Amino acid sequence: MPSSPRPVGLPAPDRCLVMGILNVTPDSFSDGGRFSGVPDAVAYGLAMAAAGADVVDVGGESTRPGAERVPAEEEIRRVLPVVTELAASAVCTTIDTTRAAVAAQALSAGAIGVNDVSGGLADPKMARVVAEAGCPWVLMHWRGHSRDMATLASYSDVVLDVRDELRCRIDAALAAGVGADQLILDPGLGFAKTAEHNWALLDRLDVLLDLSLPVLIGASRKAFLGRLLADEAGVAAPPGRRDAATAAITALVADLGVWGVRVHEPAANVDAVTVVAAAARTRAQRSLSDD
Ligand code: PMM
Repeated sequence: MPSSPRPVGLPAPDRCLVMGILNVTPDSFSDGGRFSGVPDAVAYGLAMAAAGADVVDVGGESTRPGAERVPAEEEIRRVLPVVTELAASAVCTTIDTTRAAVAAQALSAGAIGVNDVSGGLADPKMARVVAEAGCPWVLMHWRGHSRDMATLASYSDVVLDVRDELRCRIDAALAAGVGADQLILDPGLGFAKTAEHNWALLDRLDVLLDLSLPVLIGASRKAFLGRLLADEAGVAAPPGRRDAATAAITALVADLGVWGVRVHEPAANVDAVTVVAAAARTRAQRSLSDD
């Protein structure tokens, strides 16, 4: 397990970081409509932290393929009280948004970083907000909003194209005054990507790790796992049946040296990264004693 660079301002466990997903949306693909109100969502965030999540990622706009956008005011109305209350309980939160105005308000309310699935492309003001806050910024690979992304999944070589497009986002962030130590990269599994694209990206994570920035992976409960686990009639496994496969992916990518995983059910994933870290320590000790 190669060691990963660490971004500023986020917890630094001695294993791959686990980010728990808190979608405060009526329509996210796996957990949409799960919470009846703020107390319910906050209780779930607290439960994820108690289950070992190092960070809770709070989102108020669904990025499910085909999803329509929600107005910024509605996104703010959904996420702000949840971020505020989790921060008051000393839970580290990131804000999952593509909008600078939402990010700015969430950071003021106590979020410690921004998870931007558009990598700064959706809102040109995002880079300034992040530069001024000096906070971590997840730059995910993205080609367009959810409504359109199925039509954008065309690559000459998905691994090299994603790397090159992420490099452009890094350059734009640095040019806007964001520090390299604030940046985290994410290949954006499922975002303008087929199942085959996702597997190719997972197979060649070394290409992204070679960019020498922390890498975050979001495979949790995604459709490509449902397809992999389809029943004999070819019916995809439902999202709630994809958690063991998610933990398996977590173990694979943690062993390759990714910095973090973004998951719906933290407990099994914390166990997975703890196992990987123990195996890596044993491997390191053996190679020391072999020398
Ligand atoms: N996936 C979703 C939402 N936000 N953020 C990052 N950085 N990486 C992802 O892969 C990602 C994300 C969509 O999944 P969800 O609806 O379960 O949150």
